[in-house]
Amino acid sequence: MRCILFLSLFLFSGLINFAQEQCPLIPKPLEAVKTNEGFVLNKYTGLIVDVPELKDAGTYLQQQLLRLKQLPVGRASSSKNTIRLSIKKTSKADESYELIIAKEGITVTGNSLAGVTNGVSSLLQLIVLQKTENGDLHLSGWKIKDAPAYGWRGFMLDESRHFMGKEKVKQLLDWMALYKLNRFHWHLTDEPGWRIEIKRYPKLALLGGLGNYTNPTAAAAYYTQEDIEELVHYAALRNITVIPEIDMPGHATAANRAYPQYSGGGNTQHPDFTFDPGNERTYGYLTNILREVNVLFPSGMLHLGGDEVSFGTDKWLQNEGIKKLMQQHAIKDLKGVEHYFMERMADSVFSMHARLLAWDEMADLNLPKDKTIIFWWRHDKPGQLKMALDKGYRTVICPRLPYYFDFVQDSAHRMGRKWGKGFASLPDVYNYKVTTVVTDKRQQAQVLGIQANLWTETVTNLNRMDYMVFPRIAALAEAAWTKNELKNYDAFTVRLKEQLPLYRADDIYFYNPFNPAEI
Ligand code: TNX
Repeated sequence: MRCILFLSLFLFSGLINFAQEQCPLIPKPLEAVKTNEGFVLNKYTGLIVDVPELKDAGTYLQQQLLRLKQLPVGRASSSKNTIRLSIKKTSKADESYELIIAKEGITVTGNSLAGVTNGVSSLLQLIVLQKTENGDLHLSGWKIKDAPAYGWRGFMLDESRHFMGKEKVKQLLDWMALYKLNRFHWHLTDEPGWRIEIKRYPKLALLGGLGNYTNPTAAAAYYTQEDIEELVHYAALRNITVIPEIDMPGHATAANRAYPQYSGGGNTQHPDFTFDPGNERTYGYLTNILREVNVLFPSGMLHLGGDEVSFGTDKWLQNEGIKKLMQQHAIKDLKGVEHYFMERMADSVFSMHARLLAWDEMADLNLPKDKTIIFWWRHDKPGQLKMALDKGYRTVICPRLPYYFDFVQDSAHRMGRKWGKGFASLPDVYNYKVTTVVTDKRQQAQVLGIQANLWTETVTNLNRMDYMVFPRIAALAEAAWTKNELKNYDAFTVRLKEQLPLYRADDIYFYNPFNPAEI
């Protein structure tokens, strides 16, 4: 009797352990149950794409299987040994998905292309974590039901200060997709370089693209419109929306090098930092630029920056055009001029049916709530976030600490930013909770999500980029995807360890938090 009791207890606890076995995925899914029979993936496996709407998700899966595992999975000729992608309309959110790995086959089901693509990314991650043996890849059985906590899971890359190039951006997009990050915010213009071809104003790229933050004489580096189309498509296949940022009226130095007639001047530290709000022609010029940009990026979102304008407004009060403007519109101070400028540009953005995105300085303005998104970055100015939310704006949360990835991730690091004792450690990136800065329930619904920003003044080459991005990108993904209640830093690190061989295999020069001495 006693024996039977022990035996059943043993079996029961075994069962619980089995069911509770941690799913290796990052970000951690909502629900993942391990089953006892898995699937063998090999060159005989075929792909079934149920509806034309899912074609891109199929292409993404096939491309990555071939590239990462040399598995040539073609369209299935029978219904055995298949991966099936299908749509099942439910009341669930668009990005949710279900992934079942069973002996008979694999199915990825979602409400939409976005959901199925997320499911494909989860499947790919489970696949790359396994080794192929004699052409067979043994996958454990899983029933996964998953949905993101936030719809905006962003990463920003500054390519003005240092240009990283198309191949590096593709690699970044691959990792973003594998971790289900879905917004790529592309900071393409700033003081050192203008990185996007504008056909109407060719000198922007040709002259504005010269130099970078550390070397003002570096050869021109920029993306042609064809490059941009290629990358936007590459991202779209991976459920990533690309948002361009054309920073104004500050951070405009590179543009002003190409077309000085629109410069509003600057100071010795930041020469020609601003566009000229006192010159009526500036508005037409910038609107023409934005028209070309808006056609290239189907996201329908234009980020106009609007940050740190006061860094370079020293010449504004001596500017006749600005003086006149202030008189005509009863504008009292330079802040007022800044706001006048942004409202004019907002009209241009809305005339293109795009939405206006801007840094938190612009929360001061009263713009249409449904068409404006504010990015809160100054963690030391919570009032600015409150103002944005009180005004009804939707917001993206990217506080400098811990979400500026130009800040070091280990206090011992000397290369990169530190703010007194402030830096952006892996646990800080992981443990961040929006609910600690936005306590009001209704206002929590205005938060679109979380984003990390990689500014590149100190990121001088591709290895440095890796070192700042990895592995924090994994922690960011889980902070943005996984509900707070399900997050656990220690459990995350167990899964993160399994990712390091993947970084090595992709030639990534990452920071190893488990062995900081490793290079
Ligand atoms: C602030 S964040 C900036 C950037 C810098 C960054 C450096 C923001 C909107 N402006 O121009 O690169 O700090 O950490």
